[in-house]
Amino acid sequence: MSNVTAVVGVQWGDEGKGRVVDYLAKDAEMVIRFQGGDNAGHTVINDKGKFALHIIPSGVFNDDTMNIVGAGTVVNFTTMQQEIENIEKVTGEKVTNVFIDERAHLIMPYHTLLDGAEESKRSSDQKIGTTKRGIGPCYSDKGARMGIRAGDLKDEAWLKKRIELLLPKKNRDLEYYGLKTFTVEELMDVCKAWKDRFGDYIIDTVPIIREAIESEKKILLEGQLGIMRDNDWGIYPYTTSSNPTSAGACVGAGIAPRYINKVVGVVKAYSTSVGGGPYMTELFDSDGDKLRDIGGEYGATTGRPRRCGWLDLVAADYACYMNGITDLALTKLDVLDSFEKIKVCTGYMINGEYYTYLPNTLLQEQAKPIYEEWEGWMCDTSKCRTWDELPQKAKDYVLMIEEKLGTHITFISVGPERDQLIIR
Ligand code: 2SA
Ligand code: MG
Repeated sequence: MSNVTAVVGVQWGDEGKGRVVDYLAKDAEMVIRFQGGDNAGHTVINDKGKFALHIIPSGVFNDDTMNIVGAGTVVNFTTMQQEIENIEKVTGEKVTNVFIDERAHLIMPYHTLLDGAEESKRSSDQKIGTTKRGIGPCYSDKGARMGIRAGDLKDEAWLKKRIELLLPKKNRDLEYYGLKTFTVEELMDVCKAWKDRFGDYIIDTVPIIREAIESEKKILLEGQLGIMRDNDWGIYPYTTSSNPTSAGACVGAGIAPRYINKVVGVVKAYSTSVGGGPYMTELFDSDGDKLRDIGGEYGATTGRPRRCGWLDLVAADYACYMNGITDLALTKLDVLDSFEKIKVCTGYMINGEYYTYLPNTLLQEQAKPIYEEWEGWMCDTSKCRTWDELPQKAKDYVLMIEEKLGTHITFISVGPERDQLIIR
């Protein structure tokens, strides 16, 4: 038997995965980020302070936890260094428990420049709303076998050959957008600095992860964003360039499906989306503004206001199925404390037809949400620490979600602090 839990987002991202992983990581041997890069914004509040993590796994605060930035990720070592320095400043402790698989791809300076330029050329209805962190261009190069991997930093001659091979094409792309081009020497200097700083932490994670699995040590797989931004199963083309689903966890961490014992889906008690694309339950009224204000719904990486709306159970049901969710963590229930009426979407009308399942992107653009309305509980839940302490109407809301999604809600968060969590 293995002891592996994947934690994934079942909405558009920003469900509160960081706080769930931070809690579960207390006795975890290993936390592995399996996809994405520093586009993520995982907010973690614990006894060491408040942190917005981007590429660093949320197990970093537990000294005994080995944190792995897995093979399926894309890494910008410059921003990783800044992130680590920030954590060290706040905690006053050196970060020595974060390792990078040698197969992870490197976000090079040209990737970030190209991400911004490509996004600026898209018409308003085509905008993806990327974080401009170079994620898409880096994964594109990976797919085209034009990428540079973390392990390449360790072999200077090989690295130089790789850069010489790909740079003429990259410079043509940069010139097309009127951007600064690079020389081989410039990029070699950047890579040398990265190797000097991170060389000792770039490792082959396979034997270590295998040993942990075979000796039944607790491993957490930390997803970023949510299924609706999945490149295959989300709202393409308004997606990120990787797979934030449990299947993506297998590929990106190098862990076969049979070793994953639990998949915890994190779902916010309402919903948010940051970036472009369809979002059926989006609110444009004072309720939307109220959710944003109370929930503090601003991008943890870019600071952008997030789009806010009611919980979409049709999309969440799709997410539970696609991820094989075994347990749900319902977050930010307290944000709904002062809403007299709370709505949940249970179907869509699309071109005169009633849908109870999530169709593909183009039909989502046409979808009008059908809501059920629930009475709010109108009292403070943030101090509740047990299921019994929750007001009955809040319990009813939770039980309704559980029933509609056919999945047990094991965790309920009523605030960002570590202890503001109810375990059922
Ligand atoms: P990218 O940068 O290529 O991955 O963008 C592609 C789409 O994915 C969305 N995306 C996100 N959605 C939710 N949260 C994210 N992280 C930050 C946060 C975002 C921020 O925690 O708030 O600070 O703005 C994130 N990162 C990417 C993105 O909006 C695009 O639609
Ligand atoms: Mg986030």
